[in-house]
Amino acid sequence: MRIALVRSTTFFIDGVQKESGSISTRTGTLANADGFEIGRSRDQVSYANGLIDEVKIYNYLRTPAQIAWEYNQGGPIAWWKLDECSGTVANDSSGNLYKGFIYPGDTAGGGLNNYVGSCDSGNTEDMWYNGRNGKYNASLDFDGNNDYVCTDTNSDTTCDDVDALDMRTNDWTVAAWVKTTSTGQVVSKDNNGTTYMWYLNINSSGQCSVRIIGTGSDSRIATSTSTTFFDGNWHHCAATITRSGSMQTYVDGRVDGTPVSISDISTQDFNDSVAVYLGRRVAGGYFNGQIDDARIYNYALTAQQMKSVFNEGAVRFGPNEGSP
Ligand SMILES: [Ca+2]
Ligand SMILES: [Ca+2]
Ligand SMILES: [Ca+2]
Ligand SMILES: [Ca+2]
Repeated sequence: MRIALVRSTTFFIDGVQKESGSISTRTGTLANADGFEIGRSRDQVSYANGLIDEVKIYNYLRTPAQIAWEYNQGGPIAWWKLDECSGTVANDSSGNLYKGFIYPGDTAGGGLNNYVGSCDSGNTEDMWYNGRNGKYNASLDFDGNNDYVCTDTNSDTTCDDVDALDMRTNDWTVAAWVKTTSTGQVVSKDNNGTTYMWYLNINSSGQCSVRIIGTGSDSRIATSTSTTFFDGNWHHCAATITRSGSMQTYVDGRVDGTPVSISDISTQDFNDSVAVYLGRRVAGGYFNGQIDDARIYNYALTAQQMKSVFNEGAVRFGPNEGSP
């Protein structure tokens, strides 16, 4: 667990703001003749019992984005590579272990995905077989009918809220590779379209679109790309959410679409109790096509960082699609 403190009044744990309070009535200097100590209190009676590492002090105010960056060195807070090629577990490669449960729906038949299956099964009713040629190695195929992935922290095949994936008051980035010819949800944390929700989808016009809903009359905010996605090719669809500024969509590593101001919800606490889903939101919107390499960052990527994610850091050695 990493703890950070800003202005003496704002606590961050694991890169996420938890508590804050005002110290505006306190004035004067904090100069004193005491030594600097780690692991015990000023009265020298309360001793820490455990491990402490990497203690840092800054003589300026760290922004939430800087703290989030320092927590995981710029890596995503959740990252589903969808390379497993079999089974019902989508592992989280961020290191945070927010694994997903893969659900193929019921046995609707009619050529739809009825099983998770495996990449080499040869069964065209398998999510893994139909997604075997991913953007990077394998992907998952979704049938647009009843397939999804959701965060499942206790491995009981039911969907669970992950508090660390609540946007709270953080900036945010959501990104995934998609291959489709129709509208559908890509990544969502959406308690049925009420409040404090967000989702990334391919809208009915075939654009990569992001929507957030807070509270208040001007709190339903969306923007989308001008580029459309209904060509059946792999595209990188992403959005950044800068709470004090704007939302911006990206296509294939480039800014695409008009940034929209979200200052009306800049301080609202997006704290909900629903799971993160790939391929649907709670209200439906089933995705029809393939999804790969879905990521969430608890800060807003810069345009340069987004380009790096699109190019996979420009260090991948292998074909443009599928397995090396
Ligand atoms: Ca299905
Ligand atoms: Ca993959
Ligand atoms: Ca569960
Ligand atoms: Ca929550």
